Amino acid sequence: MRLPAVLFLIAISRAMAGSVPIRTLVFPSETSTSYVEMVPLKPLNLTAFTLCMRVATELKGERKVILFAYRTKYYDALNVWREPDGRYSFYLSGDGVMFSVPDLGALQTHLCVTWDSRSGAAALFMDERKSLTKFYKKGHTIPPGGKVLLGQDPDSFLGDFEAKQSFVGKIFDVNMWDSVLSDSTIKDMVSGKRVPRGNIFDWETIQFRTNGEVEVLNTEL
Ligand SMILES: *[C@@H]1O[C@H](CO)[C@@H](O)[C@H](O)[C@H]1NC(C)=O
Ligand SMILES: [Ca+2]
Repeated sequence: MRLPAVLFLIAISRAMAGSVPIRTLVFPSETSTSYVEMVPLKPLNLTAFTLCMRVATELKGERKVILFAYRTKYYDALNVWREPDGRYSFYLSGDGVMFSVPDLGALQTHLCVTWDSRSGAAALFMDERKSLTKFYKKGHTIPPGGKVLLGQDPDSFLGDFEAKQSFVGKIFDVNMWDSVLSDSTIKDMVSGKRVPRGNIFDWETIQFRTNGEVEVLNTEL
């Protein structure tokens, strides 16, 4: 091969290898005031989704922990929780769907939840491992018109935060698609391979607004 072609390939493989600078959010302490509002690329008007994030937390015991909150005027339209009994769940405007999976900890975990209205199939992934499939809210549509927060669970639009439900720890690489990604795409994401960017949230280009005590660090995946 000619030298320019070789250099070109080296450049491509470097780009593919990752080392994309990425912002990391740290919520250092329990508050009822610190949160991050994420600006979506299009309205959350959804009959299917994949929502992924990398997260580390030392919160334990009988406490709810909010991991993602999409609040519309009257509903918790898509909220992801760690439950007081250590299960993980998400709620689409009403009762939730629960998953008995290992607890998060101080070492960062890649977490995804998926849901498809056509079948109601709901699943959770921790690192490369997939939960069993549950059937939940078949035929439902997640309504547009709300706001997405990390760090707090709003009980009204938009406020009434409780410190005892807040997130404390590190959260980043929050990406969301309006479809269910394949299991193999989720595995590729865990290992840091480039996958099609989220069309609702793309963490590489996302705009967010921090409020209160939130540290934003630049790291590499
Ligand atoms: C939500 O999606 C439905 C069905 O695709 C569409 O008819 C409606 O206009 C959308 N609403 C908004 C606010 O995007
Ligand atoms: Ca609450």
